Amino acid sequence: MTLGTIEQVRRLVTELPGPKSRELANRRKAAVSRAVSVGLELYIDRAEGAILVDVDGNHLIDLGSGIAVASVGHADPNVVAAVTGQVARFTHTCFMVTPYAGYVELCEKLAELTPGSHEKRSALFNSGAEAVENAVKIARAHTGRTAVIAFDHAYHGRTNLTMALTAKVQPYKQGFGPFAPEVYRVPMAYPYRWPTGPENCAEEAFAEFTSRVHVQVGEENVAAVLVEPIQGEGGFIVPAPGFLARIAAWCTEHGIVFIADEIQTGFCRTGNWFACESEGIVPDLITTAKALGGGLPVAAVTGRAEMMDAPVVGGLGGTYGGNPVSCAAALAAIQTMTDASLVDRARRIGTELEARLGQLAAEFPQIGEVRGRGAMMAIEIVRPGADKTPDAVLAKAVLAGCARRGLVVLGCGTYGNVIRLLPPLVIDFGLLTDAMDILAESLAEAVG
Ligand code: PLZ
Repeated sequence: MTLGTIEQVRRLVTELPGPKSRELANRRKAAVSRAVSVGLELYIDRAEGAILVDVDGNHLIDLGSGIAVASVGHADPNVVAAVTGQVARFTHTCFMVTPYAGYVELCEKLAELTPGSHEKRSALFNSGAEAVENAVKIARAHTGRTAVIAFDHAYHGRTNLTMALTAKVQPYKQGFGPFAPEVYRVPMAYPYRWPTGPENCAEEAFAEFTSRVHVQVGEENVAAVLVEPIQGEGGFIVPAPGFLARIAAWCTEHGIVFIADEIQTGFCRTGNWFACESEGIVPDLITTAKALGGGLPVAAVTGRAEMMDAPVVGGLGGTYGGNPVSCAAALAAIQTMTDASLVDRARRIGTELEARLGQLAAEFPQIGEVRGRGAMMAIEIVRPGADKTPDAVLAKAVLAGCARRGLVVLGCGTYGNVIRLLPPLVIDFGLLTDAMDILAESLAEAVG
């Protein structure tokens, strides 16, 4: 398949990384803080659909979508046209100074697309972390309480409050404390690693949750429970069925705000507009970012009108939040998601990936589990045997093999042993097959 100008095939014309990428890598080391690490030192020149073209002219398959951002594909024609048009009209006024229609339209769209038919409001920001911070501010203003409950394996960002909410210390929090107070952590219903087995997971994890919150925090002090409906950075952990619905109902019972962080799962990725839908959950507040902007930075908090209106007038905002160019991009991306039925495409991708990964799991005992939903699938790599010992070294070797062959795939997981697939939802199925062949080849090579 050929989209606009970049043919949707993998093609390597140099070894990887090529000479121009290697030169840029040297310049990076001299100019960029080493703390901002780079996964794959291939410098990108242009991109379209599911293909990245590097500065040496190599065509790479993108199964990472820039961490779940390019769901509508790179250089989606709707997004390009909307952004170009908006840049020429005006790029910035600050919505809080002199507003514009795009911001209002995007908030209307968010109200329409997010779960629940109640009255909703939104506020727009620049990054996922900023959206999460603001959701907590809103929940505190609404409840007059301070405590926030977050889960093991959670990832919510790198700002001070969101570092506190993120579970894993390395590399996200190392050396950066003290962290924001009033954050309490509880176990996640992680079926694969639940001590008494997946069949007991939802029930026991919920009992543990209610008991810990009651004893250690006190329900009457809790402003919000914050959770990713499928945990992203933590390892594509799908909570045991029923767990989240019970937490949401418990929140309602105690006047606690249930916040779904759909920054990675949102906007068609899991085969629904939002991952909460597959469990029939209606969150009070929902945070979105990533795919929302079609590649431009924009994030949102959307939720019940009475909660969103709880902070004082002027209490939320920022210079760039809901920038006009980002709003135009988001509206165009949403248009593409609707027109191209990306919800259905995500489901089809999920079916393909699950079948292929299932075959690989039957062949390789190092694949402990295949999990995920829709176009958000992963394999957890372990040492063969009953112990399920995470094997991050093998996972990294597989990723390196993929990279050498021109396939961009990402790792994740608390133990660094999960390989996650996040293809652009517009990916050509032939290209997806090519990508899965490469993954299989790289696995076979790494296992030896
Ligand atoms: N909530 C669920 O997945 C971002 C992080 C990459 P920002 N995930 C990618 C990295 O190492 O920094 C994320 C997420 C969920 C919040 C965030 C934060 O979103 O836009 O990166 O701030």
